[in-house]
Amino acid sequence: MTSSPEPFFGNIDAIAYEGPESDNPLAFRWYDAGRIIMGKTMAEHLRFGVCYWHSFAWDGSDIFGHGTLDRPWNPASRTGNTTIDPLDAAKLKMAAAFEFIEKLGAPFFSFHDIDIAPAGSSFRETCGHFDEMVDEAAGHMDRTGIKLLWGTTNAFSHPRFMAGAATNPDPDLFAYAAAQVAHCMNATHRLGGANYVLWGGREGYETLLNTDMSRELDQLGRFLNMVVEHKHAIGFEGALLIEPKPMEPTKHQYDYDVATVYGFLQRYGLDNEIKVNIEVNHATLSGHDFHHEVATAVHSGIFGSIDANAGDDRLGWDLDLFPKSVEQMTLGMLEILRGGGFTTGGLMFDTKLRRMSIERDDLFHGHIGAMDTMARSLLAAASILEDGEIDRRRTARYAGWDAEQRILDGSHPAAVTLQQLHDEVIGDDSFDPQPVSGRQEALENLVARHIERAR
Ligand code: XUL
Ligand code: CO
Repeated sequence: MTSSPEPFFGNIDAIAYEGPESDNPLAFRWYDAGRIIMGKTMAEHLRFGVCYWHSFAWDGSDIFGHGTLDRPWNPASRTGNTTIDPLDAAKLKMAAAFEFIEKLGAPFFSFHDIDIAPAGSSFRETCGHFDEMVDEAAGHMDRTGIKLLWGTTNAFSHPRFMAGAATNPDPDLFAYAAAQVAHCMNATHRLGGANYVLWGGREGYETLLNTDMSRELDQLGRFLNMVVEHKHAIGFEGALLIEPKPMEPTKHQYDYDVATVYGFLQRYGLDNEIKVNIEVNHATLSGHDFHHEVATAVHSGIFGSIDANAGDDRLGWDLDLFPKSVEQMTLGMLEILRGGGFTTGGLMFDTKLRRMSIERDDLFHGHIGAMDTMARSLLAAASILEDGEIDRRRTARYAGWDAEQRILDGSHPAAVTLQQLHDEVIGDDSFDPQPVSGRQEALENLVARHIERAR
């Protein structure tokens, strides 16, 4: 059994729900895990996950400066032990991660292969380290009951992947990424992961002067078909999810947004096999609202999971802020609930502290605030649906269509043509459709009222 070494968050107890009137900064004011909302507990609705990379592997460095954070389990960080054996350091990092997640009370975690184990001098040696750490993770999962929301492969950080993985002009990089993905999928399967995520990383381009986009998209289509075949070959029952993002690190990422991914999946025969993991800040970067991306995925039948973070209105890059806006998240949760809620997916905090939040317990403050934001948004969205007024008004707006199946349905016995509609309209001088108010402001006021009152 995996042992838990000295606590890294020894000054913090398990985070409890204390209610909206509590002033305790280390308590939940809204997230009440066992509370039933629309027939399910809050924990079942929200399925919170903590990410390994930003919270435990990152040291606070940015493109302008070195790491700032107090991360004693990370040898590369400001307070790390530089003489420690890399595998021992990986075990300390894992102990810190599970201690944190258990105290926070989040039911899930997520990792990239390179987050949990140090690289070796060959792929085989790297896999050896990784397998040892997967065993270690299995021990922590047994001990704590924490589950794996998703595993994923990092085929973008190493210089070998600078021109992409599956879309690389060199097939050897396709092969390298395939090996890495197969190995990480096997581990995700072994750990009972609910999903396997593929974010595009460097699958995109900087200039068409050196890029054959048709070839690269065909390569990506082939790669993902191999991933699907592998899923079935190993009997992995979780969902495969692509994470759309419009730009960064490349100028143009192929998985631009949900609609682009859906078109791609259809073209390569993958639309029944792969769904999407929608990241809130990626939606913002693509010029869409978060709830637009959710609604598009639900409509296309490919809604999978959420990376719950946020951007900043005046900074156009991927900030991975902890979500704070109850209004933004209420509109997102509304579309999630309308779509039937999560099945394999959940709300994964692909979130980063600010670089000056250097104390270990800042991780708690970030996650507690984010979980309360999402819980409050769930309450408001559920209140909107249970009240029903907004949906009633929306349905009423389309009421005229109920009697017009002959227009909508081309196979209807009385289906009409463009010419027939022309003839009907030109033949009826009294035909004069009247505009009806869209009532947007009134609807927005209704949403505001639910947010104010939902308890
Ligand atoms: C990158 C991003 C990734 C994926 C996993 O913007 O969101 O962290 O979530 O590779
Ligand atoms: Co993400």
